[in-house]
Amino acid sequence: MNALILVDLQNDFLPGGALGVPRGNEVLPLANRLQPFFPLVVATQDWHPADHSSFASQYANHRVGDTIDIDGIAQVLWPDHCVQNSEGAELASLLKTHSIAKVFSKGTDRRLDSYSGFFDNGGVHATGLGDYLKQNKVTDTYILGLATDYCVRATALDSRRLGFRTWLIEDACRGVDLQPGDCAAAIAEMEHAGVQRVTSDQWLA
Ligand code: VGL
Ligand code: ZN
Repeated sequence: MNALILVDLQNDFLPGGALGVPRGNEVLPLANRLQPFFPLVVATQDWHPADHSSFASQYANHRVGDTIDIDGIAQVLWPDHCVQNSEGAELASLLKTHSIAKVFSKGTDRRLDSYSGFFDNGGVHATGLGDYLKQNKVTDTYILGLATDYCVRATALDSRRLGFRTWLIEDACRGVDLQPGDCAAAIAEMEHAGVQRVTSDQWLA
């Protein structure tokens, strides 16, 4: 049983958004085209309180792009983004949403960030996505979305860790590349962990 996981296809991650991923909009038509071919489609949604600890605005002496230590976990600081109930946090308006069976929100605890759609960055709290997929007899997850080097990477690695055969739909992802090469490194790391790379055309063929 295959499931498609749409990672963080939200207004704030599109060009012009608070944390716009370059060319992030280009994945939306692919997400729409692929959905009808999956018996189960789920989405993740970054969903932060306004005072989230990943926001640079919370620190007088730090700025966007700095990495700080929060309770022993390295945390990159971001612009305020995906604040709960804001327009920026909504799923992208061009995304077809009628086939999405369930949306899993993450990053809701102000003290902890959560790149993965499965667990927070400390690996402590589950979002319920893993149990949901297992209850639905999912064996294979197909992952696309934003951003390759953060939430897509973390979601794919956790999917592997939970034992799902895991596929990265590579042309349907875009990344931040805070440092040039971050996306390439993330893809290599996913591949090393057993994530299989596929393009939307290969899959649709
Ligand atoms: C993401 C940075 C901060 C992502 C979420 O969706 O990849 N990146 N929050
Ligand atoms: Zn976030």
